[in-house]
Amino acid sequence: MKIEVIKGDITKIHADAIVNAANSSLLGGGGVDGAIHRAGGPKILEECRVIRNRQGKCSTGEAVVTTAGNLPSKYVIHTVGPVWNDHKEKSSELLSNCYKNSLKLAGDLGVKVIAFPNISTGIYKFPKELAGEIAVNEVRKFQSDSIEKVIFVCFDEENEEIYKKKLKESF
Ligand code: AR6
Repeated sequence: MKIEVIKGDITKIHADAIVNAANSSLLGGGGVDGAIHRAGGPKILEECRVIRNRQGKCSTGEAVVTTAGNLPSKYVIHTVGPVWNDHKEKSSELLSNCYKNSLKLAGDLGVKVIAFPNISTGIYKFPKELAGEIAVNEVRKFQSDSIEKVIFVCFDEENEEIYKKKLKESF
């Protein structure tokens, strides 16, 4: 599996699936979640509502999928990262679960290229270094017959440097 780190806006990425750092309501919010819903249009929220009505809220660490509306990808995988400090020592495990469950869902859908934002490192205040290490480790460990490329799309330079460093260290 090829792993790339780039700086950019995930809503502009051409991939089979992009991942959204959502909240458990699945009904939108700020940060990357707001950007995805704004750029993708109302279709994504409509599908999120259907999922909400079917299964209720999405637990932290879990992932669900919708189509991508007007975005240049096929799917949006919505995962709920942990709010730093809300889960104490379980935070790292919950963030790992976001990556594992998103990759698993993508693999089941036959996704070849998947793009991740830096889940939980914005509004949810997860320490960036630790989040980067967890993200890279989980992607490295994941075995898939379908996924060929994972792109970490960093919005700021600090995260770009962290993810590049963690990727280098993982070789
Ligand atoms: N493309 C790529 N990355 C982005 C973009 C973008 N367009 N916009 C922001 N980021 P955050 P969280 C980065 O706050 O911490 C929402 O309200 C951002 O710089 O979006 O998981 C949800 O509804 C940061 O590095 O998500 C939840 O309530 C990373 O994406 C809550 O925020 C994640 O920041 C989730 O908080």
